[in-house]
Amino acid sequence: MAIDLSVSWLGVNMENPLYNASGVMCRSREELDAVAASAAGALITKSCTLSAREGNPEPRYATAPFGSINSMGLPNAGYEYYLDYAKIYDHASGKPLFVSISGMTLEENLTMLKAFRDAELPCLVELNLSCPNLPGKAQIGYDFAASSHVLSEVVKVYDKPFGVKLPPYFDPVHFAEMASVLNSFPSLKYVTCINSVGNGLVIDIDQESVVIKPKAGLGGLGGDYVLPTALANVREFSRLLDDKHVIGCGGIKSGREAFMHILAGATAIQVGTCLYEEGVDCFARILNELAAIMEAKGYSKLADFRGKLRTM
Ligand code: RRO
Repeated sequence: MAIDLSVSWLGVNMENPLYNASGVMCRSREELDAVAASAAGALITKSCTLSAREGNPEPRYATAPFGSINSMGLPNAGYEYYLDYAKIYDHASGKPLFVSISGMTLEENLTMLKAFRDAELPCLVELNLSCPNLPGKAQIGYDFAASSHVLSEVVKVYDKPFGVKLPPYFDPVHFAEMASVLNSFPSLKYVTCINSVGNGLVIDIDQESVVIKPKAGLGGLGGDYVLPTALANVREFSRLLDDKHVIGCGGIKSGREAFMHILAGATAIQVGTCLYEEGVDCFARILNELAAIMEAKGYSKLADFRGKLRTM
Protein backbone atom coordinates (compact mmCIF):
# COMPACT_ATOMS: atom_id res chain seq x y z
CA MET A 1 0.00 0.00 0.00
CA ALA A 2 1.30 3.48 -0.82
CA ILE A 3 1.54 5.52 2.39
CA ASP A 4 1.05 9.27 2.00
CA LEU A 5 2.53 11.23 4.92
CA SER A 6 1.93 14.66 3.40
CA VAL A 7 0.25 17.52 5.25
CA SER A 8 -1.34 20.67 3.83
CA TRP A 9 -2.03 23.45 6.29
CA LEU A 10 -1.68 27.23 6.54
CA GLY A 11 -1.38 27.25 2.79
CA VAL A 12 1.81 25.19 2.84
CA ASN A 13 2.34 21.64 1.69
CA MET A 14 4.74 19.45 3.62
CA GLU A 15 5.93 16.09 2.36
CA ASN A 16 5.63 14.80 5.91
CA PRO A 17 4.59 16.20 9.31
CA LEU A 18 7.92 15.89 11.16
CA TYR A 19 10.40 18.66 12.02
CA ASN A 20 12.73 19.84 14.74
CA ALA A 21 11.49 21.35 17.98
CA SER A 22 12.71 24.91 18.37
CA GLY A 23 15.95 24.85 20.36
CA VAL A 24 17.43 21.73 18.82
CA MET A 25 19.62 21.84 15.69
CA CYS A 26 18.57 25.34 14.81
CA ARG A 27 20.85 27.95 16.35
CA SER A 28 23.27 28.31 13.44
CA ARG A 29 22.86 28.39 9.69
CA GLU A 30 24.79 25.11 9.47
CA GLU A 31 22.40 23.35 11.85
CA LEU A 32 19.35 24.70 10.03
CA ASP A 33 20.84 23.58 6.71
CA ALA A 34 21.34 20.09 8.14
CA VAL A 35 17.66 19.87 9.12
CA ALA A 36 16.68 21.20 5.68
CA ALA A 37 18.84 18.53 4.03
CA SER A 38 17.38 15.73 6.18
CA ALA A 39 14.10 13.85 5.79
CA ALA A 40 12.29 16.47 7.93
CA GLY A 41 9.19 18.03 6.39
CA ALA A 42 9.95 21.55 7.67
CA LEU A 43 12.36 23.39 9.98
CA ILE A 44 12.17 25.94 12.74
CA THR A 45 14.80 28.30 14.12
CA LYS A 46 15.97 28.65 17.71
CA SER A 47 13.83 31.18 19.57
CA CYS A 48 15.39 34.55 18.94
CA THR A 49 15.72 37.82 20.82
CA LEU A 50 16.47 41.34 19.65
CA SER A 51 20.19 41.01 20.40
CA ALA A 52 22.35 37.90 20.39
CA ARG A 53 22.58 36.07 23.73
CA GLU A 54 25.21 33.73 25.15
CA GLY A 55 22.62 32.01 27.34
CA ASN A 56 23.12 30.42 30.76
CA PRO A 57 26.43 28.96 32.02
CA GLU A 58 27.34 25.38 31.08
CA PRO A 59 26.63 22.57 31.64
CA ARG A 60 23.10 23.55 30.69
CA TYR A 61 21.79 20.41 28.95
CA ALA A 62 22.00 16.89 30.31
CA THR A 63 20.76 13.52 29.19
CA ALA A 64 18.63 12.03 31.95
CA PRO A 65 17.32 8.49 32.57
CA PHE A 66 13.99 9.15 30.83
CA GLY A 67 14.76 12.13 28.62
CA SER A 68 16.59 15.40 29.05
CA ILE A 69 16.85 18.48 31.22
CA ASN A 70 17.92 21.89 29.91
CA SER A 71 18.38 25.40 31.08
CA MET A 72 19.93 26.90 27.98
CA GLY A 73 18.76 30.44 28.74
CA LEU A 74 17.85 31.43 25.21
CA PRO A 75 21.27 31.40 23.55
CA ASN A 76 20.74 32.69 20.01
CA ALA A 77 22.40 34.76 17.32
CA GLY A 78 19.89 37.63 17.46
CA TYR A 79 16.82 37.97 15.24
CA GLU A 80 18.64 39.61 12.34
CA TYR A 81 20.68 36.44 11.85
CA TYR A 82 17.50 34.38 11.44
CA LEU A 83 15.91 37.06 9.29
CA ASP A 84 18.96 36.91 7.02
CA TYR A 85 18.65 33.13 6.95
CA ALA A 86 15.00 33.46 5.96
CA LYS A 87 16.04 35.83 3.15
CA ILE A 88 18.45 33.31 1.61
CA TYR A 89 16.38 30.21 2.41
CA ASP A 90 14.97 28.36 -0.58
CA HIS A 91 11.27 28.74 0.16
CA ALA A 92 10.48 26.74 -2.98
CA SER A 93 12.18 23.67 -1.49
CA GLY A 94 8.86 22.33 -0.23
CA LYS A 95 10.04 22.57 3.40
CA PRO A 96 8.42 25.50 5.17
CA LEU A 97 10.67 27.61 7.39
CA PHE A 98 9.23 28.56 10.78
CA VAL A 99 10.86 31.30 12.84
CA SER A 100 10.57 31.15 16.62
CA ILE A 101 10.48 34.48 18.41
CA SER A 102 10.93 34.95 22.15
CA GLY A 103 11.60 38.58 23.00
CA MET A 104 12.73 39.51 26.50
CA THR A 105 9.92 42.09 26.53
CA LEU A 106 6.72 42.73 24.59
CA GLU A 107 8.44 45.64 22.84
CA GLU A 108 11.19 43.28 21.62
CA ASN A 109 8.59 40.89 20.27
CA LEU A 110 6.80 43.69 18.45
CA THR A 111 10.03 45.01 16.93
CA MET A 112 10.98 41.55 15.65
CA LEU A 113 7.49 40.86 14.33
CA LYS A 114 7.47 44.15 12.42
CA ALA A 115 10.81 43.25 10.86
CA PHE A 116 9.55 39.84 9.73
CA ARG A 117 6.29 41.41 8.50
CA ASP A 118 8.14 44.07 6.50
CA ALA A 119 10.48 41.50 4.95
CA GLU A 120 7.42 39.90 3.30
CA LEU A 121 8.91 36.41 3.38
CA PRO A 122 6.82 33.26 3.25
CA CYS A 123 8.07 32.05 6.65
CA LEU A 124 5.75 31.36 9.57
CA VAL A 125 6.20 32.77 13.04
CA GLU A 126 5.94 30.72 16.23
CA LEU A 127 5.79 33.14 19.17
CA ASN A 128 7.28 31.44 22.24
CA LEU A 129 5.12 32.17 25.29
CA SER A 130 6.79 29.55 27.42
CA CYS A 131 10.56 29.71 27.97
CA PRO A 132 11.02 28.23 31.47
CA ASN A 133 14.70 29.03 31.89
CA LEU A 134 15.14 32.76 32.35
CA PRO A 135 15.99 33.36 36.01
CA GLY A 136 13.43 35.67 37.59
CA LYS A 137 11.14 35.73 34.53
CA ALA A 138 7.77 33.97 34.60
CA GLN A 139 6.41 32.02 31.64
CA ILE A 140 3.84 34.27 29.98
CA GLY A 141 1.67 31.30 29.03
CA TYR A 142 0.89 30.68 32.69
CA ASP A 143 -0.58 34.17 33.06
CA PHE A 144 -3.80 34.23 31.03
CA ALA A 145 -4.34 37.99 31.28
CA ALA A 146 -0.73 38.67 30.26
CA SER A 147 -1.04 36.23 27.34
CA SER A 148 -4.18 37.97 26.18
CA HIS A 149 -2.49 41.36 26.41
CA VAL A 150 0.59 40.18 24.48
CA LEU A 151 -1.55 38.66 21.74
CA SER A 152 -3.73 41.75 21.41
CA GLU A 153 -0.61 43.90 20.94
CA VAL A 154 0.90 41.35 18.53
CA VAL A 155 -2.11 41.32 16.21
CA LYS A 156 -2.03 45.12 16.01
CA VAL A 157 1.35 44.98 14.27
CA TYR A 158 1.37 41.50 12.73
CA ASP A 159 -1.47 40.77 10.34
CA LYS A 160 -0.18 37.45 8.95
CA PRO A 161 -1.15 34.01 10.27
CA PHE A 162 1.05 33.00 13.20
CA GLY A 163 1.32 30.45 16.00
CA VAL A 164 2.31 30.25 19.66
CA LYS A 165 4.41 27.79 21.63
CA LEU A 166 2.62 26.95 24.85
CA PRO A 167 3.84 25.62 28.15
CA PRO A 168 2.24 22.41 29.39
CA TYR A 169 -0.99 22.82 31.39
CA PHE A 170 -2.10 20.36 34.02
CA ASP A 171 -5.65 21.32 34.89
CA PRO A 172 -8.82 21.26 32.76
CA VAL A 173 -9.72 24.73 34.03
CA HIS A 174 -6.44 26.04 32.66
CA PHE A 175 -6.88 24.30 29.29
CA ALA A 176 -10.29 25.96 28.97
CA GLU A 177 -9.08 29.36 30.11
CA MET A 178 -6.11 29.44 27.73
CA ALA A 179 -8.21 28.09 24.86
CA SER A 180 -10.71 30.86 25.40
CA VAL A 181 -7.92 33.47 25.23
CA LEU A 182 -6.49 31.91 22.05
CA ASN A 183 -9.90 31.58 20.39
CA SER A 184 -10.35 35.33 20.48
CA PHE A 185 -7.49 35.81 17.97
CA PRO A 186 -8.54 34.67 14.47
CA SER A 187 -5.09 35.20 12.90
CA LEU A 188 -3.58 32.89 15.50
CA LYS A 189 -3.71 29.77 13.36
CA TYR A 190 -1.77 27.20 15.33
CA VAL A 191 -0.44 26.32 18.76
CA THR A 192 2.54 24.12 19.52
CA CYS A 193 2.05 21.88 22.56
CA ILE A 194 4.25 21.57 24.57
CA ASN A 195 7.38 23.38 25.59
CA SER A 196 9.52 21.52 28.12
CA VAL A 197 7.96 20.76 31.52
CA GLY A 198 9.58 23.61 33.40
CA ASN A 199 11.76 23.53 36.47
CA GLY A 200 12.23 19.84 37.02
CA LEU A 201 15.22 18.57 39.00
CA VAL A 202 17.37 15.65 37.88
CA ILE A 203 19.77 14.25 40.50
CA ASP A 204 22.92 12.18 40.00
CA ILE A 205 23.13 9.95 43.08
CA ASP A 206 26.77 8.96 42.52
CA GLN A 207 27.81 12.61 42.58
CA GLU A 208 24.98 13.54 44.96
CA SER A 209 24.57 16.49 42.66
CA VAL A 210 22.40 18.32 40.22
CA VAL A 211 23.30 17.68 36.57
CA ILE A 212 23.09 21.21 35.11
CA LYS A 213 24.57 24.42 36.47
CA PRO A 214 21.94 27.18 36.03
CA LYS A 215 19.17 27.76 38.57
CA ALA A 216 20.70 25.36 41.10
CA GLY A 217 19.93 22.47 38.77
CA LEU A 218 16.33 23.30 37.81
CA GLY A 219 15.50 22.95 34.13
CA GLY A 220 12.93 22.05 31.51
CA LEU A 221 12.25 18.34 31.05
CA GLY A 222 11.89 16.67 27.67
CA GLY A 223 11.70 13.13 26.31
CA ASP A 224 9.84 10.19 27.89
CA TYR A 225 9.16 12.18 31.06
CA VAL A 226 6.80 14.48 29.21
CA LEU A 227 5.00 12.29 26.65
CA PRO A 228 1.69 11.81 28.53
CA THR A 229 1.56 15.51 29.43
CA ALA A 230 2.26 16.48 25.81
CA LEU A 231 -0.46 14.13 24.55
CA ALA A 232 -2.99 15.53 27.02
CA ASN A 233 -2.21 19.07 25.88
CA VAL A 234 -2.44 18.16 22.19
CA ARG A 235 -5.72 16.38 22.77
CA GLU A 236 -7.35 19.05 24.91
CA PHE A 237 -6.30 21.99 22.73
CA SER A 238 -7.43 20.10 19.62
CA ARG A 239 -10.86 19.80 21.20
CA LEU A 240 -11.09 23.29 22.60
CA LEU A 241 -9.67 25.47 19.82
CA ASP A 242 -11.84 26.73 16.97
CA ASP A 243 -10.33 26.40 13.55
CA LYS A 244 -6.68 26.22 14.70
CA HIS A 245 -4.04 23.58 14.23
CA VAL A 246 -2.15 21.90 17.05
CA ILE A 247 1.48 20.93 16.56
CA GLY A 248 2.56 18.10 18.83
CA CYS A 249 5.90 18.25 20.61
CA GLY A 250 7.07 16.14 23.53
CA GLY A 251 8.45 12.64 23.83
CA ILE A 252 8.49 11.69 20.14
CA LYS A 253 11.32 9.20 19.61
CA SER A 254 9.79 6.62 17.26
CA GLY A 255 6.87 6.05 14.95
CA ARG A 256 4.77 5.01 17.95
CA GLU A 257 4.83 8.41 19.68
CA ALA A 258 4.43 10.15 16.32
CA PHE A 259 1.29 8.06 15.75
CA MET A 260 0.01 8.87 19.25
CA HIS A 261 0.41 12.63 18.78
CA ILE A 262 -1.46 12.54 15.46
CA LEU A 263 -4.17 10.30 16.92
CA ALA A 264 -4.53 12.89 19.70
CA GLY A 265 -5.11 15.55 17.04
CA ALA A 266 -1.73 16.93 15.94
CA THR A 267 -1.48 18.31 12.41
CA ALA A 268 2.33 18.22 12.48
CA ILE A 269 4.90 17.03 15.03
CA GLN A 270 8.26 18.19 16.35
CA VAL A 271 11.21 16.26 17.79
CA GLY A 272 13.45 17.74 20.49
CA THR A 273 15.30 15.42 22.87
CA CYS A 274 15.53 12.51 20.41
CA LEU A 275 16.93 14.84 17.73
CA TYR A 276 19.50 16.17 20.18
CA GLU A 277 20.57 12.63 21.11
CA GLU A 278 20.44 10.97 17.69
CA GLY A 279 20.95 13.73 15.14
CA VAL A 280 19.02 14.39 11.94
CA ASP A 281 18.91 10.72 10.92
CA CYS A 282 16.09 10.34 13.45
CA PHE A 283 13.68 11.97 10.99
CA ALA A 284 13.92 9.22 8.35
CA ARG A 285 13.81 6.50 10.99
CA ILE A 286 10.71 7.90 12.74
CA LEU A 287 8.93 8.46 9.41
CA ASN A 288 9.66 4.89 8.28
CA GLU A 289 8.35 3.58 11.58
CA LEU A 290 5.23 5.73 11.35
CA ALA A 291 4.57 4.51 7.80
CA ALA A 292 5.01 0.89 8.96
CA ILE A 293 2.47 1.36 11.76
CA MET A 294 0.01 2.96 9.33
CA GLU A 295 0.50 0.14 6.84
CA ALA A 296 -0.10 -2.50 9.53
CA LYS A 297 -3.31 -0.73 10.51
CA GLY A 298 -4.50 -0.22 6.94
CA TYR A 299 -4.20 3.59 6.97
CA SER A 300 -2.93 5.23 3.78
CA LYS A 301 -2.90 8.88 4.92
CA LEU A 302 -2.66 10.85 8.18
CA ALA A 303 -6.25 12.08 7.96
CA ASP A 304 -7.39 8.45 8.29
CA PHE A 305 -6.60 8.55 12.01
CA ARG A 306 -5.81 12.15 12.97
CA GLY A 307 -7.78 13.18 16.05
CA LYS A 308 -9.66 9.88 16.12
CA LEU A 309 -8.53 8.83 19.59
CA ARG A 310 -11.17 6.62 21.18
CA THR A 311 -12.42 7.27 24.68
CA MET A 312 -14.17 4.78 26.94
O1 RRO B 1 16.68 28.40 25.67
C1 RRO B 1 16.07 27.77 26.54
O2 RRO B 1 16.51 27.64 27.70
C2 RRO B 1 14.76 27.15 26.28
C3 RRO B 1 13.72 27.81 25.68
BR1 RRO B 1 13.88 29.53 24.95
C4 RRO B 1 12.46 27.19 25.59
O3 RRO B 1 11.47 27.73 25.08
N1 RRO B 1 12.35 25.95 26.10
C5 RRO B 1 13.36 25.30 26.70
O4 RRO B 1 13.20 24.16 27.16
N2 RRO B 1 14.59 25.92 26.77
